[in-house]
Amino acid sequence: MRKQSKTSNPFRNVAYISPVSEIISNAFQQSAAVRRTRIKKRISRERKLYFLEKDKITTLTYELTRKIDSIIDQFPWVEDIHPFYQEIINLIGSVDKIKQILGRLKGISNQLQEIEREELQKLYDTNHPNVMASIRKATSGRYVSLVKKAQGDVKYLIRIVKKLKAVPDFNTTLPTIVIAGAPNVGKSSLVRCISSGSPEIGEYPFTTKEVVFGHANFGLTLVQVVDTPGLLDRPFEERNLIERQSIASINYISDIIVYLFDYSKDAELSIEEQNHLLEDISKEFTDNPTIRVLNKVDILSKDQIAKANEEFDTEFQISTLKEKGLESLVERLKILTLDLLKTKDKFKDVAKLSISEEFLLQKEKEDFSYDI
Ligand SMILES: Nc1nc2c(ncn2[C@@H]2O[C@H](COP(=O)(O)OP(=O)(O)OP(=O)(O)O)[C@@H](O)[C@H]2O)c(=O)[nH]1
Ligand SMILES: [Mg+2]
Repeated sequence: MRKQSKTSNPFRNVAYISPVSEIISNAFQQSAAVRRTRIKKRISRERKLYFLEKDKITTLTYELTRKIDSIIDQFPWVEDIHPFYQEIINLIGSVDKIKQILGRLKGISNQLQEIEREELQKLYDTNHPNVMASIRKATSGRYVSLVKKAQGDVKYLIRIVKKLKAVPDFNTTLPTIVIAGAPNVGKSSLVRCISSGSPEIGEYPFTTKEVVFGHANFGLTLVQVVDTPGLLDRPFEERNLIERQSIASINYISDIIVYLFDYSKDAELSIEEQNHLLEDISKEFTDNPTIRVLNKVDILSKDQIAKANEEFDTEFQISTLKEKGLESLVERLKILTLDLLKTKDKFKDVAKLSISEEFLLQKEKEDFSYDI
């Protein structure tokens, strides 16, 4: 059985995948290094040659199949991996294509063994040194042309794994808060304020180009806080890969969504667009609590704040720059998280853990007071 880690990027542990040219040249090197084995029994020169050619062929088959099988074996079962990573694969390449490639590789590995069986039989049936050498050469030729068929497929796997390894780890067992909104509204600034995540903050829109995970300790449990690239108000088909990553994290990993609004003069999207964007992304996950937050209140007048609250129906008013209003937002997030722990089945393990942590903390306190 293949092991699947619940807590991290399933592609993190995929080791180096050799390109086909390297697989072939290594196998031939190993096969060329095979020397006559010392055979004590007195046997004919032809039989000795037979054993040598046989060893060369079996070494070649072993080295080729070993390398090809290792690609297949270490690749995570695409169906078993978390939907978020499946979605990311589909953004970068295609889950179906990976499955087809792995199937084709398995086919090649099996065919190598079939060819080996056939050719070893031919080798066994002859006593002629020249014929033996030509059988080995013919086998090598069949192997090379077969394995070369995988060249494009293996190149594709190498490329996709390189990209997938760069996708951040996230823990599927922890409650996850996704910070979403239009470009430049202050999403990364909020993630920096309330979690260990340290995404880049820029004065220009589209600073964040991939999802960034941070953590926060909410007393009873650890939560993940996810920064996402800014979204424009447009249909999904027109979204670029970076925006689609945001949508993937909202759709597949969020338990709570914090949606930021910007009413300042720097806002990238109009009031209507910001409202419409939220409506659009909310369609997919109506059960997830969504908190509407007005950011940048430090540069808004009281009047503007009142108007913004009306236009956006915002529940919290914050300034990530001046660190204002964050306490009550975090308080709300803690309450919602506690609720998730109690009600959502997927968090029952975390909930248990949290309770024991709480117990430990109490014990520490008691011990400490006793010492005094
Ligand atoms: N005045 C003011 N500026 C803020 C506040 N929060 C963020 N900003 C500024 O807004 C700009 C964008 O901040 P980011 O945190 O990078 O915004 P973002 O939503 O992550 O942006 P993208 O990743 O590009 O979508 C930066 O210049 C911040 O300094 C705030 O509360 N008040
Ligand atoms: Mg950002």
